[in-house]
This record gives sequence, structure tokens and C-alpha cells, in this order.
Amino acid sequence: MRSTAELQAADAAHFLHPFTDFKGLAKKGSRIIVRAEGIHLWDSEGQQILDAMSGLWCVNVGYGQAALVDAATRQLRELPFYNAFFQTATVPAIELAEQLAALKPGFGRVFFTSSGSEANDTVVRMVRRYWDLLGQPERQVIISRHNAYHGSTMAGASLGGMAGMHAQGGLPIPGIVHVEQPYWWEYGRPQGLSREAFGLQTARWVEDKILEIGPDKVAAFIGEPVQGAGGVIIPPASYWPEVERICRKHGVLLVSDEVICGFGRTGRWFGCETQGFTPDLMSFAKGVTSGYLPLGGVLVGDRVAEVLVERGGEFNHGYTYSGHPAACAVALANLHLVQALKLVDRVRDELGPHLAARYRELAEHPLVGDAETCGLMGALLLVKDKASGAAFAPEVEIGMVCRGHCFREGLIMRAVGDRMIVAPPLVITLAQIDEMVALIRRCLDLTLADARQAGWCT
Ligand code: PXG
Repeated sequence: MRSTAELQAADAAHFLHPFTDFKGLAKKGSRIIVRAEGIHLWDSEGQQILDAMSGLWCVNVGYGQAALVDAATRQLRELPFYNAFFQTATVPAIELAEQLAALKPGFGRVFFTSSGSEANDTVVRMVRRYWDLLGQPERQVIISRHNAYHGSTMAGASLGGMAGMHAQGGLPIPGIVHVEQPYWWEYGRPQGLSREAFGLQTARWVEDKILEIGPDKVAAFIGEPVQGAGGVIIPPASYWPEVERICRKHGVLLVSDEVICGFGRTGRWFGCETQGFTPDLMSFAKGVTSGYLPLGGVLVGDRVAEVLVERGGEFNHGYTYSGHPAACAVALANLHLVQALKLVDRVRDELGPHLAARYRELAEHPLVGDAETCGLMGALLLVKDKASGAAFAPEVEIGMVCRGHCFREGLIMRAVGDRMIVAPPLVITLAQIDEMVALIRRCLDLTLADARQAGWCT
């Protein structure tokens, strides 16, 4: 293999990385990941790293699963590609559609894409088309939340509530509005509200927005059951059932973005099941193939599908790779493995509760203001003063300090502002959760020592 330095030079010269300050990275040099097995990665310098982010929230069955590799190579040999545009279909795409429908009763149909962003673009076109077909073409507006992440295409980034993304490229596109997120620590706690009372308040903000726009103009509300990229924001239990009730009351379609929460991450097949609501459409990607090949899609609830199918005529939308046979074959093998290993039940009954227990211990750490988990997602909020919950000064970038320690200690844990987040592969064992938590604790200790030394906290 070429040396790390050579690879870094070529990388800096030619590869524009996503969400990256190109010049800044070129100076620093990328870490080059060369190999992986189970929950571990190895970089080009031979360092072993515990991947507590499952790649990018996707490698749910872990690395090195031969069944997925075999399914891909078998399909690539047999039929690497054929499209589904011109009254043709391939066996893996048909069988995956059938399998997904079986996983979620009431969602009998699926539209395939290659990513979560394309799935959410599809959602936008589908819900607007639905209302057109019902003779209510003025129902165009889609309500989303600040600090949501729904992808990076024009519609995906518009649905998302990331100010930095809206600041580039003329976004959001028309007809998308945002309400405040159900982040209790930030908005409920300062008001002295209980989590549950805050959940109801935040849901009412959705209703206020519907009434402000006019219910007859609102097509849909979209949200992640638990916000992932926004920092593992776990809503109060009261939030989603109330949002569902409000959407039903005003005839607004409800869309669950299951790109991160889907396929077992929260301890149920879909995050909406954990959060206690039934959507009309679900976008998905990532965990459907455990990231071995790109695949996404939209699971369409029967009520919506009925209108699109029975009254729709041609739906002028689709991607070359909608239903890509090799990606679908990998998804089938992946879902089979998730079922064979009983990963969804294991997250619900064993792994999730164990992570929660270990996070309750981490909550005692002097640097941690709040520790939360949902299934195999966890967040630690780093604070300057545990007693008051006061935040570090933003310029300290305490999350980045902690992430630096994780990097050196061989742990991948993400920093989103001052929230340190994990979402390890669902094949992680109880002992490996302990190993991960020990590494997290060590990185918190090192971060605290830095912060004390620099006088950022006492
Ligand atoms: N919806 C959600 C909820 C996501 O998390 C997308 C849609 C878009 O999927 P694609 O496949 O188009 O990337 C995502 C993607 C992060 C991070 O920083 C998260 C995602 C992507 C990149 C970075 O946590 N999630």
C-alpha cells in the first residue's frame, strides 16, 4: 500500500470531502481507514479504533459480515444492473419490497432510492402529489423542525433545519417552514417545565404553525423520531403522540424520517414504534443495507398509496438506481441477518438497557450535565458547572476538545456542539459496551483535566 503521507497528499489534492473545510483538512491530513472487523476499524498507521458511530449511523450488523458480501457478489455476477423504469423489475427489488411491506403492516408499498436525501426528496414530491390528486393542490407546505437533518439535496437540506446549510445555495426551497425542536435541556429546562409538559408545549408549537399557515395549506409534518445528526435529541414521551393527534386533527400527513432510527436502532424495527406514533410515510436508508451498499427509499402507508396508485396515473419521479439489484440483494441479506441474530429484540431487551445503565453512571461525571439514551443511541451533554448546568463558553469548543481525545484514544464518538454522541453497531456485545464506556470515561477525564488546566471550569 502507498504510504499514509502519499495518500494524504493525493486526498488533499483531489478529493473534496462532504461537510469539510477543504483547506483546513488539507493542512491536517485525513485519517485513512483501511480495514474493519466487527465494531473495530484500523487506520493506515495500524491504530485500532472502536467505531461507536457505526460508520455514519449505518453499519448496524458490524463490519466483515460475509453473508452481505456474498449476496452482493452473487447478484453482481448474475445481473449487476437493470432498471425498473420501463415495465421491468428485478428479483431482488421485488423481494425486498415484499419483505419491507411484511416488516411494517399498513405500509404495503415502497419507492426505492439510493440515499436518505433522495428518499426525502421523494417524500416532498409524493405528499404534494397526494394532495393534488385529492383536489387540494393548495396543500403544499411541509413543516419540519430546527436542528433536524433530512439530507443534503436541495429538498433534503431545505427540510432539514441546519442554519449553516440554509446559508449556502439559496435554501430553503419554497413551501418549507420550521418549528422549534423538542430539546428539553435547551428550551424546557430554562422555563422550569417538566420534560412531559415541555413535550406537550413543543407539540403545540406544531399546531400553532399549522393554524398560522392555515390547515388547508399544510401538506405534511416531517421529523426524525429521535434527531440524530442534531445531537441525539430524544423527545419527551409526550411529544410524538401529541404531534400525531394534532396532525390527524388538521388532516396533515405525518412523515417519520427513519434514516437513522429505522431497522432496530431504537429497539423496535422503526423509531416511530418506540416513540409511540404511526406515520403516513417513512423515509429510510442507512441501516436497510447496514451501509454495505447505498440504498434508501420511502415506505408508503396504505391510505396514501391507494390514492397514488388508484388515481395517480404516471408519477414523474425516479432514479436510475431505484431498486438497484445488488443493493437490494444486500438489503435482503442484511434484514435476514438482523432477524437471525435477533438484533432488534437484543437492543430492546439487553443492549439498550445496559447502555442506559452505564450512561446513568456517566451522568455522575463532573463534566456531564445530562446523559440520555434511546436504544443504541447515546448523548452526553458537557457542561462547565454541574450544579447549575451552565454551559462552557462557545469559543472553548469543549466537544471538539473531547473529540480530540477520543481520536487519540482510539474511539469514534461524535461531537455535536457540546453533545458527545454514540450509535454503535447493533452487534456490539455487553462486554464491548463496557469497553466503550471505559474509553468514554477516560476521554471525559482527559477533557476535564484540560478544561481545569485552561481555567475553563473549576
Ligand atoms: N435523514 C436523516 C435522519 C439522516 O440522518 C439523511 C436523511 C440523509 O441521508 P443520506 O443517505 O442522503 O446521507 C440522514 C443522513 C451526521 C450525519 O453528521 C448524518 C447523516 C449524514 C451525514 C452526516 O451525523 N445522516
